[in-house]
Amino acid sequence: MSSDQISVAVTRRLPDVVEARLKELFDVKLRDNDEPMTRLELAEIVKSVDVLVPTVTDRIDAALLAQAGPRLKLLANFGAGIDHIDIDTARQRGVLVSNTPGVLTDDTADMALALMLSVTRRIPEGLAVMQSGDWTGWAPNALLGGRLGGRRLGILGMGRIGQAVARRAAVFGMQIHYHNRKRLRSEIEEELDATYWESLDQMVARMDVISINCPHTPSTFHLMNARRLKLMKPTGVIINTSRGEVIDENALTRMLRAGELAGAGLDVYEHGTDINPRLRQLSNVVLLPHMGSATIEGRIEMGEKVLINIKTFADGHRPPDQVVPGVL
Ligand code: 8YV
Repeated sequence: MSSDQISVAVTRRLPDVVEARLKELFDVKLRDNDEPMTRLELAEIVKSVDVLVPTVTDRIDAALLAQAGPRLKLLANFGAGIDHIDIDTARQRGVLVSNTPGVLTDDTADMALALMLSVTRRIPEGLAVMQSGDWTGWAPNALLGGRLGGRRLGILGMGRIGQAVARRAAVFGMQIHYHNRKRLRSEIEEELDATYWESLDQMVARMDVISINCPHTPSTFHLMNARRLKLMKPTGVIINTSRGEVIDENALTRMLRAGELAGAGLDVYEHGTDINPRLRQLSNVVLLPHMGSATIEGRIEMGEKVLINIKTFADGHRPPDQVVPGVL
C-alpha cells in the first residue's frame, strides 16, 4: 500500500505544521476540536483506519483493541510514555506500537530542574506575594529557601531523561546518585560522577531530593509507596516529571500535610486530572499541568517522529521507534 492510501486518524489537535505534513503524506482524519476522544469515538475510529495516532489522554486497552477492525496495524503514539497502551494485546492482534523517544528528553529534564528550584527557592510563594500587591520590600528573613548546591539528588530511573537531569543538576552543584534496574556502564557513571545504589530503600533514606524519571510499568507502580516515602528525610523534596502512578499520591499528600516531608514538585498525577484537593492546598508543593515536554520545538519534533514512524511502516519497513513488549 502506498503512503497516500494509508488511512490515519489522529486523536488530538497537533501543531499546524505537523497536521499539514500528515495531510500531505496520508489519507488523514484530523481532530477538529481539542477535546480528548470519548471511548465511543475511539472505538468507532479504530474500526476503519490503518494507523491511529493516540496520545497520553487515550486509553488503548484490550477492550478497545477488541473493537479494532482488521485494518488497524499501527499505533503511532504521539509521546514517549506508552503506559496508556496495552502493548501485549496489541502485539497479539498484530498491531505494532511506536513512540517518540529522545525528542522530549531535554525539555522534560529542564522541567525537573525548574520544579526543584521552584520548590526549594519558593518561587510560587514569591509570585503570589507580588501578584497580591502585598510586598512590603526586601527583608533579611523573607521567603528563605534552601540552596540546591551541595544537596544529594537521587534519580530514580537513569534512562535518557534521568541522565539529562543528572547533567543539569551537576551544574547546580548537586551530588548525583541513582537507582536503576540496570547499573550504567562505568564510563557513563564516571562522566556523570554518579553513585549507583542497588538498594532503592537505602538511596531514598540518604537523599535530599528524589527525582522520579522511570516509566510507569507494573513493576514501578507505587514504587514510592507509603513505606518508602517514610524512609525519606523530613527535609527531603520529591520531584515527579514521569508518571503519577509511580508515587502513592495519597500517602505523599498525608506526609506533606504532616510536615514529614519538606516539599514536592509534581507535573504528573496518579489519577490524571482528579488531583487530591488537599495536595492542591499545600504551600510547599508546586503543581504543574503535565507540561514537562510542552515546548513548541519538542511538539514539532514529536510530530516529525510520528510521521517518520508511519511513513516507514507504510513503505513496508519496521517503524524506527517501534516499542517491543518487555523492553520497558
Ligand atoms: C507527552 C509524556 O506530551 O511523552 C510522554 O510520555 O509524558 C508527555 O510529555 C504526552 O505523553 C503526549 O502523549
